[in-house]
Amino acid sequence: MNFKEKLSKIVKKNNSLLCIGLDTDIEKIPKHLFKINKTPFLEFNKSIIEATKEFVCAYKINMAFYEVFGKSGFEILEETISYIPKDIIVILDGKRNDIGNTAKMYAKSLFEVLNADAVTVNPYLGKDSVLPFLEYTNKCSFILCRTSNPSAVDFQNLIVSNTPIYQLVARKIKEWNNFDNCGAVVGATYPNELKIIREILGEEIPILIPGIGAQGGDIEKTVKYGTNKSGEMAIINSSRGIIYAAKDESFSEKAKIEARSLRDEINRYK
Ligand code: OMP
Repeated sequence: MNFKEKLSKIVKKNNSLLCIGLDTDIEKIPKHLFKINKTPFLEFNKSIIEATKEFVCAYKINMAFYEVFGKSGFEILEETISYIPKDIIVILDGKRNDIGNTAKMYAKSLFEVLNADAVTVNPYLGKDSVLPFLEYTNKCSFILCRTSNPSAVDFQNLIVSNTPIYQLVARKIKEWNNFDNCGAVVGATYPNELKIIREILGEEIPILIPGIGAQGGDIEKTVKYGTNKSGEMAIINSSRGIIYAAKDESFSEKAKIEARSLRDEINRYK
């Protein structure tokens, strides 16, 4: 089964475009977890996954939060991935890239060693750096197109040949999509750009949209502009807004309530 088939199945099964970001920060997880077990970080992830798995189509794991712990972080990353039910999409978010032979190693480590369904990829080095990721034709590479942060304008909105760079990137993503395995990353904090990018990409390319919740992106516009005409092909991520919904013993129950409510709100705007 390729990425888009897997995505379509889980979107239907859980009636959800919601992705939860497992951006687990040791400083922010409930203190009681440190008293009751040796691996509070992993226990936190397991509890969040257990509580929310029926409301999501994907989990996105931002690798920085794991790499910071060195060897043990890598183990927690692997165990977290193996705990996620097999029919749910796993996105590894490292925004990787480099020259071709190095990019090939990044792609291999993310897709083969860690077995991600999808990854985030930086397009700054151009086509030959993205191709090693696209060789994994049954996976998906979400290419940064218009990021959610305030300084995204520094480069992504510069005008080149009468066109903002983020739109040129969107055109490239469409051009590189020969194997139907490209996606785009577009921040929910820039709905106008999201609308334009969806128009450029057409109906078939999925967009990973972070920036709702803690970053304040507009959910209604995100859904209206980010999905295709069938109300699909958008994966809408919230990390802190869900996983830190409460800081006490009720954290997983509150995350569940938050996840269900966000899933339902997204569906209302479809
Ligand atoms: P919250 O702001 O806590 O919901 O987390 C957002 C997540 O999405 C983090 O893992 C970010 O690294 C990631 N992200 C953005 O916030 N903005 C972007 O433009 C792109 C990403 C990403 O590629 O996932």
